[in-house]
Amino acid sequence: MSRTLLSRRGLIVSGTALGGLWLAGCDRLSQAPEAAKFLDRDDQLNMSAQRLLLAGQPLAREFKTSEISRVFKANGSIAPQDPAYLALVQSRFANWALTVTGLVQRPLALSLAQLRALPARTQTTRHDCVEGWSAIGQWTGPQLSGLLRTAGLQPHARYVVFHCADTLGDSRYYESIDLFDAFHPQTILAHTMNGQPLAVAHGAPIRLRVERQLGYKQAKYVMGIEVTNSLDHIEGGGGGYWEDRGYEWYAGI
Ligand SMILES: Nc1nc2c(c(=O)[nH]1)N[C@H]1C(S)=C(S)[C@@H](COP(=O)(O)O)O[C@H]1N2
Ligand SMILES: [Mo]
Repeated sequence: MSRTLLSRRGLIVSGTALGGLWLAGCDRLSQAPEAAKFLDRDDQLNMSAQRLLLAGQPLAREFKTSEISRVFKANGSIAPQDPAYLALVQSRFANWALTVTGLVQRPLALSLAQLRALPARTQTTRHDCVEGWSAIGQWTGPQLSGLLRTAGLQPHARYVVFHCADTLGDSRYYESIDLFDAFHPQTILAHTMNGQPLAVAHGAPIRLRVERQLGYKQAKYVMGIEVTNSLDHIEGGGGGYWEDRGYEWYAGI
C-alpha cells in the first residue's frame, strides 16, 4: 500500500513505530510495576494528542437544503438478498441491534429506537463516487464519536471497522476508518436521509457518513462496529471490500 509521508494514517503509523522502538529499548524497565503505570499513562497521552490534532480538522463543505439533488443514485448493493437481512427488513428492524465490540471498555448493543433517540447531527453534503457521479443529500444521525466515548476505547485502539449486512459475490461488504475520521464531527451513523427514514437502497437501517472520503467508504447496512488495532486479520486485510480489490484505503477528497 502506497502512502504519502504526510497522510494522517502515516502520522499514526509512525507514532506507533516510534512508541514501539522506545518500548523495545525499555524491556527491563517495563517489567517494574511503576513503569507499567507510566506506560498506561503514555497510551492515554497518545489518545489526547490525537484528540488535539482532531480539534483543527477541517469540515467537509455543507450545502443549503435547496441544493439537495432531486435524484440520489443508489449504488453497489441496493437490495441485499442475505436471508438474515431480509428478515430484519420484514420486521422493520424491530429485532435489529447495532453492536460495538473489539477494543472497547464496554461493548454495546443498541436498538434502532435507541439510536434514533440519541442526539443527532444533520448535514447536507456531496457524495462523490469513483465511478464518476456525485449527488447532494441531507443526512441525520448520531455522531460516531459519541458512541465510541460511551463504549470507551482501549489504549491500543487504532481503527474502526464497519461490518455490513450485504454480500457481494461471496464476500461481505466492510469498511474501516482511522480515529481521526472516527472522531471527526461530521462522521455520523445516518438513520435519516433527506428527512425520511433511510431506504433499503441507501443502506437501511443505518449507514456511515464519513464526509471527507469517497463513496465506497460510506458503508451501508452497518450491523456491527468493531474497534481494532490492525486491519490485517479482517477479510482480505486491505481494510475494506473495495480496498481488498485494489482501491486506496485512504479515500480523502
Ligand atoms: N454495504 C455497502 N455499502 C456500500 C456499498 C455497497 O455495495 N455495500 N457501495 C458503496 C459505494 S461504491 C457507493 S458510491 C455508496 C452508494 O451509496 P448510495 O446507494 O446511497 O448512493 O455506498 C457505498 N457503500
Ligand atoms: Mo461508489
